[in-house]
Parts: sequence; structure tokens; C-alpha cells
Amino acid sequence: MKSEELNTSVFPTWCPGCGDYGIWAALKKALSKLDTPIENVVIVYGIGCSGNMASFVKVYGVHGLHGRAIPVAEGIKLANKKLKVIVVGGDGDLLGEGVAHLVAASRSNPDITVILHNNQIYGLTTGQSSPISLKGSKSKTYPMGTPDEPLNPVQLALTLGASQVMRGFAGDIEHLTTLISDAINHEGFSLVEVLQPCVTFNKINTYAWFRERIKKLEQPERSRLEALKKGVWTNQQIMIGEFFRESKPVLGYSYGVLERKNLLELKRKREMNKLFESFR
Ligand SMILES: Cc1ncc(C[n+]2csc(CCOP(=O)(O)OP(=O)(O)O)c2C)c(N)n1
Ligand code: SF4
Repeated sequence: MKSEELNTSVFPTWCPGCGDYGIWAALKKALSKLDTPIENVVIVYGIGCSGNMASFVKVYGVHGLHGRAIPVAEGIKLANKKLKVIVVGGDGDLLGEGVAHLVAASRSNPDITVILHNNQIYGLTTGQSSPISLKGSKSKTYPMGTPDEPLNPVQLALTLGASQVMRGFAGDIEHLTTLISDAINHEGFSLVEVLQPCVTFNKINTYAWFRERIKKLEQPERSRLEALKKGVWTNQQIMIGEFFRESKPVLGYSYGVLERKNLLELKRKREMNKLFESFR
């Protein structure tokens, strides 16, 4: 399938030059290369400009609540294991309101892929600091400068045991396509943080700013500790690529749910009326 066939009749409303276009293109290219039939792909979207992608990709989609895309995706995967399940969310969504779910998923290894659009700002609500905004950067919420240390999603996921951790750049579609398709094919939890300029509200972390600092990893590191060291942001260097990958038990398989059958196929054995009676 050609990636253009994944377009809908709605053309994106993102600002011209927004990094979301690059991620959209890379995701469609990755999907078009999949061995899995496209009707077996479900994308769960968060809120924000990134979440608006729900209208622009012709696969099954769920537009979730703020921060709640990951548990919805996990539920879909547990109910029907033949589906490839992907989450698309912003840094505000996945690291603010939704951070507990990112933490839990990194630890429990559901077989889903999370694509985290990192523009270091709340785009759709016009430029408030996100948990990942650089310390000292000025925003509508912090006109005197953001006081908090920024979260680093790659390091967070690595520390918590995530089985595959990657970082890409919206300005390098070819490289990002490879990362996303590897992540979708990985059995277990994959985090793909994508450096995504917000050309309208983030005047610091621009394409040029990233291009001056980005360096590519040749290959994944052998140990989490080495990967953690590579994941750090310095003012001189930000590494992109696959930081770490390991094979480990997947959520659902470890307690036999996915091994037996799809939950969808399991017959309802419970008598609901009896259950309700027991609470009377
Ligand atoms: C419970 C709740 N609180 C607040 C909002 C308002 N809201 C809509 S978009 C958004 C910020 C999104 O920022 P981010 O996730 O970084 O995505 P971006 O727009 O930058 O892609 C917020 C707070 C909401 N939709 N739901
Ligand atoms: S506000 Fe920022 S993130 Fe949203 S569409 Fe415009 S450039 Fe993209």
C-alpha cells in the first residue's frame, strides 16, 4: 500500500511548518510497509495538536481523553491480540496528566507503541509550559521562566524497564520511519520520543536548534546504563536513534490472558445477575 492511501479527505489544520507533518508522514510510511493488514491497526490519540491526527490517518482510531490514551491502547491489545496498537500523544498529554500511565506501561511491558510528540510546549492551548519545557524558558504559564527541571522521556522509560526506547526527529522523516516501523514490529512496549518543533509557540527549540545538536546513534547500547548516559540532553548534543532494546515477557502473556485466546472470543461465563445479587 502507498502511504498516500492512508490519507483521509481531511487535510491537516496544523500550522505550516509544524513538526506534526513530519511525524504524520513517517507514521503513514511505516504503516504502509507493515506486513500486518492495515485493518488490523488501531491508533489511540491523546488531546492537543498531535491528537488532531485522529482525523488525518485512514486506520481505526480512538480519540482519547487527556492523558488516557495508553490505558485505552492496553485494553484494546488485551481484548484482541492480533491488532497492532499505537498511541499518538503530546508531551503535555503523556508527561503531564498522563505520566502515571507512561510509568506503568514502561514497567509492565504491554505490546503497544507510544509515539510521543515532544514540542516542549502545550501547542493547542497556545503555549503553556509542559513538564518537558527547558528550565528557564519563558511561557504563558511562566513569564519569568519555567522553574522546574524538565522530564526526559527516554531516560524515564529506560529507568523504569521499558523494553524498547527510541528518539527521532520530525525533520528526518526517513530515519523516523525506520524507528516507527521497528517499534511497531517490536513485541512489547516501545517508546518513540519525537523531537517536534512547534513553529508558532516554541521559538527556542526550532528545526535549526535541533539540527545543530542532533547526532545519530550507530546502534542500540548493550546496557541500560550506557543507554541512559546517551539519552541525556546537553546544550551541545542530543542523540537520536534506538537507545536500547530487550526481549522480555509481555503484559497479558505473563498471566496467560493473551496466550489462551483473544478476550473478544472468550464466552461470557459469569452470571451478571448473580453477581449483582451478591451486592444487595
Ligand atoms: C482534562 C483536560 N484538561 C485540559 C484540556 C485542555 N487541553 C487541550 S490540548 C492541551 C495541551 C496539549 O498539549 P500537548 O499534549 O503537549 O499537545 P500539543 O498540542 O503540543 O500537540 C490541553 C491542556 C483537556 N482537553 N482536557
Ligand atoms: S500550535 Fe504548534 S504544535 Fe500546534 S499546529 Fe501549530 S506549530 Fe504545530
